[in-house]
Amino acid sequence: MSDTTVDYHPMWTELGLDLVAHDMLLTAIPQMYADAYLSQQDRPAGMAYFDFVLSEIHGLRIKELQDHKAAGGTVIGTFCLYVPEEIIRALGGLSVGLCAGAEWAYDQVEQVLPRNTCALIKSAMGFKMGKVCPYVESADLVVGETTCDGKKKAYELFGELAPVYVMELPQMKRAADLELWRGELDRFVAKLEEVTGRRLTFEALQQATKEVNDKRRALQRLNAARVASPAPISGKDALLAVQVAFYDDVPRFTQMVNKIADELEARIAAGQGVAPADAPRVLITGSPMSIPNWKVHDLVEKAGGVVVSEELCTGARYYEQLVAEDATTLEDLLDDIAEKYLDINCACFTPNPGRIEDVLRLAREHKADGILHYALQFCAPYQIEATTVERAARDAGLPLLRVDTDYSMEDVGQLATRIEAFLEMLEA
Ligand code: BJ8
Repeated sequence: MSDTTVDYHPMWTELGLDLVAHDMLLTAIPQMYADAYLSQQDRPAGMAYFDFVLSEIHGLRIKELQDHKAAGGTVIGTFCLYVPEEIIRALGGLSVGLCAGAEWAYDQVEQVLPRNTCALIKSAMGFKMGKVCPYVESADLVVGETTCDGKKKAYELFGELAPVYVMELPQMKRAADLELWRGELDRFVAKLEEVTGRRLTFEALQQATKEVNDKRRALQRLNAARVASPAPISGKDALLAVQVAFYDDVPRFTQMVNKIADELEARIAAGQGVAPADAPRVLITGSPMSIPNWKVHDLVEKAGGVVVSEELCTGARYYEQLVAEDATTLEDLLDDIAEKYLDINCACFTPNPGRIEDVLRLAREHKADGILHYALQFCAPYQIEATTVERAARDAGLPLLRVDTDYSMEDVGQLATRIEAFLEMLEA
């Protein structure tokens, strides 16, 4: 996972990682990456950047975080889309996503969390308890949020291991909820000002908003290209771009994704794709997929389908909405940030009709032949909301396959059979 010419072990030691366990992790992930990614044909040349980023995920990027801290900056860990990265950035912080997508140290985790906790929570806890995540060890503060019950309660235990601050996210979208959420942003600003030792200014927040919007605009461009047939980029590669968006350097990432978007637009003009024009097109919706969770995309695409959009937190939910850029005061800009974030349609909200509209709209825009609803086992919000999504898809005449799974590979054979049968049905 790291440049072989640089030995990062002294840095990892300094961060307090368990070097033996960490070396094991760094052996496993490149194998998974090679199997899922490097085996693909006709990838856009620009994806070489992401190959490099993944190869340096615990190396160069962590070094950059340490250099940033040494220069007086902070690192803020997050677990959820609702934590506004613009505010972190405006206060000299680097925001890093901490959700993890692999089983780790479950033996330790299951001593404190019930076995029937979703894989995302168990994995995040496992990476911390097993001391294998240099991102969480770099964080000056970890920001949690009151979304699902599992996360909310797990933060209490996580707080015994790291400095944790929890934002209260309302679970409805009435005017009173927006007011609560807006007040919560003020409290978040105050907390970050305390941690960073800086004062939030309008100019800094305006600049950070523009930079983060530019990042989202670049992802929008990349994903707009996926409307084309044949698809110019695989779903797996598009998923990876969003996964990396949560921790990469913002201006560099924006530049690289725009370069890939240029390439995709040229591919479309030349009629060039990564899959045949008649490959079944699938929209994926559901629980988030964190690195290195590429399982379902990989199964769909190895079975001959192509994933054309994701209604996921590691997908459209992350990049579709932008913060308005016309505010002239700090208070107004914070109002705009509050509105943008409360507009995200997570299944933690009730009712949540916006998500159903998003799923159907994305399926239509990206000419999906079918929908795959992906939920992590024991993720009650998405598993329960799957029923509503399934009904809406049926009413819209779109076939839907429900996949409830976790991070283990035990069910891969069975899932492959179900996905192949689904794709055959879409082709018929
Ligand atoms: S905005 S999806 S990142 S809360 S998978 S921990 S919901 S039991 S992650 Fe999420 Fe924010 Fe919503 Fe997105 Fe709970 Fe489900 Fe686990 Fe989940």
